[in-house]
Amino acid sequence: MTDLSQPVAAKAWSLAEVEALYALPFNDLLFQAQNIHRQTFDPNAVQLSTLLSIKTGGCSEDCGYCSQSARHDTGLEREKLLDVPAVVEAAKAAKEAGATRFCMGAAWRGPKDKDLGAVAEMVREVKALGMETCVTLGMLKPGQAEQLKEAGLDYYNHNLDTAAEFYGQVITTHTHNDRLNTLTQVREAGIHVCCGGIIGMGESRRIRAGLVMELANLNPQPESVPINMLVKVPGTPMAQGADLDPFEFVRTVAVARITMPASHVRLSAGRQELGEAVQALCFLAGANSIFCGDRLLTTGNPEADADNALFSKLGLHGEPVQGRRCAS
Ligand code: SAM
Ligand code: DTB
Ligand code: SF4
Repeated sequence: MTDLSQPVAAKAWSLAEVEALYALPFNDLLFQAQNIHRQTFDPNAVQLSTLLSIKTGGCSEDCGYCSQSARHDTGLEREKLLDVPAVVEAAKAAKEAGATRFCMGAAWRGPKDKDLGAVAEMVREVKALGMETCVTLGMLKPGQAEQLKEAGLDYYNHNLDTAAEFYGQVITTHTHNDRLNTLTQVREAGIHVCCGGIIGMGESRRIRAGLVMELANLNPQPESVPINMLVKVPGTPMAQGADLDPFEFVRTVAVARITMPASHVRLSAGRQELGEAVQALCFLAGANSIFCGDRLLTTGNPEADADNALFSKLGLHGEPVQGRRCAS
């Protein structure tokens, strides 16, 4: 198995190369992805993260997919920042249910300095439970990443969401470059990067390939790559679009696996809608991380019983905290 503590020298991917992977016959693509997957990872181990929305709704941004934007009428009830004990209780329950990483998400354009202290305290306490910590708080200002690192933050999630070319059709209140700036700050502070995107927003295959190319060309590549299937939330501008062919989702997972061989690729939002058979294909295509727990941030996720049954049918098991891998 590859030693993940060492930086992996990544090649630069061109759009044509990534599009060529997408165009392979499905079986050839999955075979290649599974082969690469097995060179680095235990093929039956899946990293388990649990999400908690620590501040819900009322966001200033206009992301066209998001239930939490104040600009869309989704009927979501706004909530203030949770207090630290409530977060710790949720983290304990997640650990009990088998999660090794706890991801705390806030509906902010970016954190205000007065809120960052409270989030840092949450990170400190969750870390003290022996869990890996992740937060997703929007764009960071200089110094904020360092404050989070100092509190013990392991991962910062900040998605590119879609290719630069399509970004303006999804979000107008911040830019693709703003996202890259925050990712640079996260890297420079020594925090692991969790960065992925959403597919099924009406984008073309070329745009999907562009997103994967941009992710794969981040240097170093993100340690964690969440691939989200759009969850169509009524009241958002994207709720009305056509459904994406699920094989296109599986192809995206496979192309992410091939182009980012040492990253954990997360089969992220949309698992309820994808069903068991498509999820199984995603694992075959090299997905090796999921969100477990019956809620994502504001929408549903499969119940623990359903995930346990699926893992049992497929012979999958949860992956221990990184660095303490199974030897199978
Ligand atoms: N506000 C912060 C930000 O935008 O970075 C953090 C929270 S935001 C909800 C985190 C990510 O969730 C988004 O970047 C997007 O990729 C994903 N997401 C949000 N709504 C979604 C939806 N309806 N379907 C799929 N993914 C979604
Ligand atoms: C990510 O890429 N997906 C997660 C997490 N990072 C923060 C969020 C999915 C949100 C799905 C819609 C919702 O529940 O609001
Ligand atoms: Fe706000 Fe994040 Fe939702 Fe965009 S994705 S509206 S920044 S919570």
